[in-house]
Amino acid sequence: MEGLTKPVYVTKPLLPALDGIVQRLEDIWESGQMTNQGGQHELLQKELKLFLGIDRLELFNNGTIALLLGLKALGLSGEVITTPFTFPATVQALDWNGLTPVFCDIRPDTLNIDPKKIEALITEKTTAILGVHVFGNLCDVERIQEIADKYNLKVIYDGAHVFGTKSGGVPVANYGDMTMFSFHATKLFHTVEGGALAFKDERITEVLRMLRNFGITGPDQVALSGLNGKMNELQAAVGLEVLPLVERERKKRQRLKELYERELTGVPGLRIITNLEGEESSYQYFVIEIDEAGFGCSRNDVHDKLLKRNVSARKYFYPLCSGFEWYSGLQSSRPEHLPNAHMAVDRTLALPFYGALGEWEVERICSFLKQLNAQALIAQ
Ligand code: T4K
Repeated sequence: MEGLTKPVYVTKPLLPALDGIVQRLEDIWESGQMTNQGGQHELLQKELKLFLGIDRLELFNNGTIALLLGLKALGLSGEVITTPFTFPATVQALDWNGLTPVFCDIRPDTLNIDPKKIEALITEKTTAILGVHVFGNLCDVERIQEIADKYNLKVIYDGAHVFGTKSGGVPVANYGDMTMFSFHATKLFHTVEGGALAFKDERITEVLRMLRNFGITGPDQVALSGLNGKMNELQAAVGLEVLPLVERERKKRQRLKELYERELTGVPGLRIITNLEGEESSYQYFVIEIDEAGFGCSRNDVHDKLLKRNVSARKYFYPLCSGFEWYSGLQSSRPEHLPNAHMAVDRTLALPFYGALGEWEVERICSFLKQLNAQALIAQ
């Protein structure tokens, strides 16, 4: 493939027309309320509840802080079973709560935490399971809930990649005790930086609101050790302009995904991490897996060769969280317990995927991958 003249990145933020943003900025200026649950914040919260089909949702300044405070509001202690194949934020939210992650291997097909391996990791210190709906595919929510019910554990989902996802018509946030959404600029829906928690128990609404506002409970009272987790009015204003664009963006991504699938299905040693039957996906990422033996060259080679042609694919989620130095003493970090996670982290590659990406660009990327594969196999 000839190199692309301009760099193509893994994603591009959805940018609403500036007119709408300017109008909202004028409203904010007029009100003088820049943050602390102003009008834009309240409106976005209401619209997101409708869009996501959930009753309880609180907004935060980013997804990491949302998760961190959500775990605190649930009053967890001890150990939390989670996946090593995720963005660092998932386990860092545990760290900041003084919780110990217990790493569980993943399913090789969905790359999500493997419920068959969870029970063996439960001890008297376990208080929760923290699953991640990786790349937009749902965890085995029903099986995980059965295990949690049996051992009286909380279930939390990192839903950074599943904005608007439904399974059999059921919105993703209906599963577990709590789901975190990230509204970072690289996400399908965004507020530049931002995040939210959807949760089941009405009683923690007030706790979450206190926690994200320094633990302040009244004019003269600070009852909890909180922090600043508030979404400001400018973030909320951007979100209100982005939200109406989400469905169209999702449809464009669906078309691009179909094109990628048409072009890449059947390429030896290349597997597409596709969404599951009955799932209405967020189409957050388009991810392939390269098996060096079948494809002819490694994932790292593919990544580097694409980069030379101006295509910036990403090795999400490299390195595994279990490989972080500060977890080296954990029994569950040992590679022999995590064979599928180690395989995935060496093989997965997120290809450019966003609505504004041209079909011709997808075709170029695919023909390059096929050419690379053919050349590598001839050379063997
Ligand atoms: N849990 C999971 C499973 C997550 O994936 C994440 C975040 C979190 C928790 C935490 O949520 P937040 O606290 O972030 O709300 C990006 C994002 O920064 C991060 O939010 C995201 N996951 C992660 C998967 O991706 P990087 O290091 O890949 O970002 P960056 O800056 O390299 O962006 C990727 C590409 O996007 C760039 O090459 C160009 C393009 N881009 C990016 C930005 C920020 C733009 O075109 N414009 C932009 O403004 O982490």
